[in-house]
Amino acid sequence: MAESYQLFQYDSCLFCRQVRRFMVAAGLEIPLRNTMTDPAARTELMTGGGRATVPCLRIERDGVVNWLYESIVIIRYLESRPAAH
Ligand SMILES: N[C@@H](CCC(=O)N[C@@H](CS)C(=O)NCC(=O)O)C(=O)O
Repeated sequence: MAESYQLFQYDSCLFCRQVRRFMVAAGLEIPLRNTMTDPAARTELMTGGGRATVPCLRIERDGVVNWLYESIVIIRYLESRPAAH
């Protein structure tokens, strides 16, 4: 089964911007969750990922959720997932 993604981030974060720029270049349309303007997104990130640092990619596969931190790690992960959506 395919994975589904959400990117937890906010506009002024330069590391988030790098991931968003990669997504545009790669043609990936991943839902964005803004932890600066949406308190529920920040709480979800804290609860699920364990810390508030952005960017963080929420990865769901077969009902299992993983949280991936670090912009370069996120980009490398998405580069290796051509079926990303
Ligand atoms: N090395 C990390 C740096 C991420 C980072 O410093 N994010 C800042 C925003 S630009 C942040 O979330 N700081 C608040 C925190 O860590 O709780 C990356 O490349 O993703």
